[in-house]
Amino acid sequence: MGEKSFHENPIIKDIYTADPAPMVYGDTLYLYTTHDEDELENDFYTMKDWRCFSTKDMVNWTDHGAIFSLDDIEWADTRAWAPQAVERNGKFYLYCPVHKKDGGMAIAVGISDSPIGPFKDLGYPLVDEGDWNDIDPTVFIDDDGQAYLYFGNPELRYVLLNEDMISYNKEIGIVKVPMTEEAFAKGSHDTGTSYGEGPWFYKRNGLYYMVYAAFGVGRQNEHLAYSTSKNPTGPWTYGGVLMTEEGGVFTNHPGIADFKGHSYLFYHTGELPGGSLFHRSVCVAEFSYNEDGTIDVIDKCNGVEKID
Ligand code: FUB
Repeated sequence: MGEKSFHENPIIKDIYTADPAPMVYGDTLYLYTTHDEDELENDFYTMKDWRCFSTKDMVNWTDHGAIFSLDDIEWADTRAWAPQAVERNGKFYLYCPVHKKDGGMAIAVGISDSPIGPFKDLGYPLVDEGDWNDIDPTVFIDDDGQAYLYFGNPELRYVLLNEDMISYNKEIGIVKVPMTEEAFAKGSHDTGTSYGEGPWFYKRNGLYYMVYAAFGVGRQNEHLAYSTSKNPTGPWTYGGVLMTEEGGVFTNHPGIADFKGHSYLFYHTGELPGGSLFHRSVCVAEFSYNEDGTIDVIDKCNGVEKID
């Protein structure tokens, strides 16, 4: 049999995965995901560990298994939800929402010397407001060295991370982004805008992007949308729909990366056999930016071509 030149979606076919978070490091793309267990507890998201997969060509993937889990976080009990990883000064930081043993969601940090772990818990929550909002962290280190951690459902919030990546500027504290229609469009989530959850924050050609899962007016399932800003802390301007609800399940979750000259949107659906809102699978689509930095709607697709 010849070498594979195309990888069909979903990327991972032997377990259910969700909440993709790509990280390019060296010549490799690492893909961190959550893991929907086959057996549900309490008929709800049943998620206990975070997984890592890697590729050099978008077609051949290596499974690195569970690289961090609830068992590693003494103060957490359930909900190993959407993570994101980043490297700084040779260390890797994995930001992970979890449910605390004493109630409420919070953001944990796993630390490792390797992108494929194992990750060791910081020992206490990094962000802990004790409410539903402390989920779905997205991290980005700007050119001037300032690192930002955005997160939140139903509001978008952020902290300025200190250089150690495991603490934040307490004087500035947790900043609440103004949830306006100019920033996030009219929608049906609790703030009256379309912003839902799952923010993905990055910069490209001097423009800051906030991609997120969104609730359109009168719609049941999440679509993906984006906003842009000239500054890392806004104000944000709504950019448009990035991926429609069609063919999806209740949630979707974006992860964006430029890799070897190609741009990719990672997302999730329920398209693996047995799929459902609690049994999701991570997919990827290649896309391109318009010259002015805008992005057209990206279709859910069959998969991607091999790259060099
Ligand atoms: O996977 C659990 C939660 O569902 C995530 O934190 C959200 O983004 C949504 O995908």
